[in-house]
Amino acid sequence: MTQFQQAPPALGNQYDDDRVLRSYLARVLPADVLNDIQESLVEMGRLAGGELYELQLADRLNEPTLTQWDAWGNRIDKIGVTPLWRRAERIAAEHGLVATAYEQKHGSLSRVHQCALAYLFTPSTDIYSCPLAMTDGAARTLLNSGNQALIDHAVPHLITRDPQKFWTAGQWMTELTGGSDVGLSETIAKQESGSNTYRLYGRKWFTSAIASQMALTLARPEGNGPGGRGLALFYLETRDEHGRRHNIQINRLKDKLGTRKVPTAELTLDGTPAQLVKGPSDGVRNIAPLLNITRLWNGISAVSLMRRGLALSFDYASKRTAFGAPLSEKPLHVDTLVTLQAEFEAAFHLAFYVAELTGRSETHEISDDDGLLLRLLTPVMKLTTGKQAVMVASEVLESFGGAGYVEDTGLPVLLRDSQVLPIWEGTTNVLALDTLRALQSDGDPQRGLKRFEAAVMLCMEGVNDSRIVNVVRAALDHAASWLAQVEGDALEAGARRFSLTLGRAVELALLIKHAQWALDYKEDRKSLESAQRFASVGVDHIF
Ligand code: MFK
Repeated sequence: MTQFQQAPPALGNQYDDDRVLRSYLARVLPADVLNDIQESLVEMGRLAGGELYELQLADRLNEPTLTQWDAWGNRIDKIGVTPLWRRAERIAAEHGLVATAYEQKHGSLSRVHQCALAYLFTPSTDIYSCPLAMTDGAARTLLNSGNQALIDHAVPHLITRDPQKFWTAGQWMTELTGGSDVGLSETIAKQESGSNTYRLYGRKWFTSAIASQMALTLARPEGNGPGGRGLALFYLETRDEHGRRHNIQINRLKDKLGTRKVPTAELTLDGTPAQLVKGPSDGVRNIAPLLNITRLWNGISAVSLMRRGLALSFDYASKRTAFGAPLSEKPLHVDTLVTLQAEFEAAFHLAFYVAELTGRSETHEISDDDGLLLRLLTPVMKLTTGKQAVMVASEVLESFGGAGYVEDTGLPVLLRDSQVLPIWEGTTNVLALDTLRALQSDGDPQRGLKRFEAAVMLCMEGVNDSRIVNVVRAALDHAASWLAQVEGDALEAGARRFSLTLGRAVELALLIKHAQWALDYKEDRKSLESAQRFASVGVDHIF
């Protein structure tokens, strides 16, 4: 008797197979730049769809370990990471997952190149993007700080391609007082007499990727006032020259819903030596470059996980037969996937647009208007794509029926890992409030919004589909009239709906801009179909 056997979903080269990434890069990169970086992308696509994906499936049940004591009673607090993460670290260094952005071989477009590599790498490496994001953010923060001694000492390790010299960095912010209101931090910094060294005393409650060699953290120098201004930004190394922990105890690893390969710990700092990065106060402001880089990585990770889910789901739809035909021939199944694809493509163009702006700000090729746009779009992009990633991952699992709910398909982890994206690096609500703050940064939120609107409308110049242009315009008009009418509690209460409307409107504008280009230069209608679907789903969340 022959028995039914279901073929599993499979992945090919994740660069070759990705119409959206390839089409986007063809638009934004000069041909010689694309030609120059193509090989690195093909290679990363091969690893992501091949060796790393196989290793990821084999690594599924492994988790990081904390060994607090050795056999002879010494406190060692040793962290072990899984084979996938060990391989990921090496590949990340060798392929310049951080370095590419700093070598700036292609000027500001190096950020786009780096984000394309990260986008390919991330879905096969179980959130190894977390330590890379923090490493990248630490490099940017140190470089911006002007602290030449620390730049000379640490940055070469963060941006090297040599796995032997490569360091990752931690970002130790969250304390028992919470992860959002960082100004409440209780860690104290005591200056050693006659020295520039401080000793830190306190508890850090949620420190991700604790296997790093250095960290940037916040602490309050003795005598400083309350709030974020009274905190200072510190640099520390996690081990001394003998490999012993620097008065840091790892109390336990967190038992999390997802990101389970990431060793996230609770720490006690008990006299940990640390150095000021940039002055004895204004720690929150000084760590902001790190937040903005990790928020960019968050968005790139969001679109990369959406893309992975959809790659598997579309492949499966061509193999899975039910009610007499493959799912790929079932109108309702196809309609469901087309809607998810539209969400993904819209999110993709926003995340990579923020990468473009970030690159231009790093090479000082950015106008004041675009600088404001970057400040505004970073939280908007992070909060919008985080929500989309969870929705898409949930639907992707459903598209597999019961198989999507079974662990050894490797599918449920997509949803668990996506769920962190709206939480860490600023929750949706905290970032919605940051969006309002960013709008106010040049004094008048109405003026800030007008500049935002002008930029969005400009990017749709030359677009033929007037229905879509009108959907964007109507959403922005609604946002402007809402902002003009509300204040106080009503403004705060509506901030999430307002920010999501800005996010989805700019996503649609960027998607239709790309769709028009794809139509004009490649005779490719697929992006247009996605834009039309995204517009039909709607972008306005304000009521
Ligand atoms: C997969 C990739 C993802 C990578 C994952 C990495 C894993 C790491 C896990 C974590 O560490 S999660 C914890 C991350 N924590 C956060 O994201 C904090 C969330 N909370 C906020 O963002 C709050 O808005 C904030 C702490 C910033 C509010 O604190 P305050 O003390 O009320 O700050 P305030 O007064 O708003 O801002 C102080 C200064 O910083 C202001 O400048 P001025 O002093 O000049 O006025 C702000 O303009 C500036 N600032 C704040 N946020 C900024 C910023 N500047 C630029 N960009 C920003 N984003």
